[in-house]
Amino acid sequence: KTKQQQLSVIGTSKTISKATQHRLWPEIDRISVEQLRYARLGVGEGGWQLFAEDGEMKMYKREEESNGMVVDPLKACHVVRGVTGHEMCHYFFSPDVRMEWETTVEQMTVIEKIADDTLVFLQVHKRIWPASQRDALFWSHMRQVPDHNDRDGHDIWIVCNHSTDNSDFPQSNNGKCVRVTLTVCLVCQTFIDPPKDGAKITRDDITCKITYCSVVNPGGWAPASVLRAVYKREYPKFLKRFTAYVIDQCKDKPIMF
Ligand code: 16C
Repeated sequence: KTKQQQLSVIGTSKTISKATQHRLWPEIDRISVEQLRYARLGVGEGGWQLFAEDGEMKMYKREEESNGMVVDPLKACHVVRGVTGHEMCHYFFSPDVRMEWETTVEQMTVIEKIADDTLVFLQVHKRIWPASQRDALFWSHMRQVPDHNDRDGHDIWIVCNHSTDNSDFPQSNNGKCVRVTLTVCLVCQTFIDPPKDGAKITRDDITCKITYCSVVNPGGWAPASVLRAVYKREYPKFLKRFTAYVIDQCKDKPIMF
């Protein structure tokens, strides 16, 4: 094993991903670990403002601008019953089902398969009037993380999406799209209520706590008021639709721990 692989095994995953051989691996590993820590920080400090709430779902934002563009970080917490963190992350990562729950995407292409757990996506998003249409090019990495605080060994799963460049797919100024840059993570932890008398665990015994964090830079001019109105509508819509989708997909399937 190389030193990088050793570190990765000690620090995070149980198995060694083929992605460790890729030129992007140091960045993928660093950003994923950073995002995991960031997601696990509470919302009590750091100036988070609650902007949407629906049952156990809570969404917070911090209003921030960069070069006059709205780049408000978002953090959402939710509790979903009957599914595991592995299942949530599987459906968030998988390109096969992206278009079934993702309503902001017009076109999705996997431009590189780095490993089974690491893909590079090019997505063309729906246009928001009166701004130009946006696209996004990002790597997406999924991994299991041992939870050292959990004596029962219920692991945490994370999917991290982060913008990257690819010279075969440059940001084209004469094309119709402006490229956004994004850092997104979905972190999911499974809790099991142990059934009595050693009975088999069913979906009724499972709860999944999720944290979703996102920072999107629009990449070019877009009116701040439109942008804030769009994300206030789109993020709650996404989280409700996505979690309902995963519950529905999983209900008649064996539990994927
Ligand atoms: O995390 C989500 N999805 C992942 C898989 O697709 C991935 C995608 C991140 C979305 C990045 C947003 C790109 C901007 C698209 C323009 C918005 C189109 C809205 C169309 C409405 C009909 O990580 C779930 C994403 C959930 C929803 C995100 C909405 C964010 C809006 C932020 C505004 C961005 C600037 C737009 C400038 C016009």
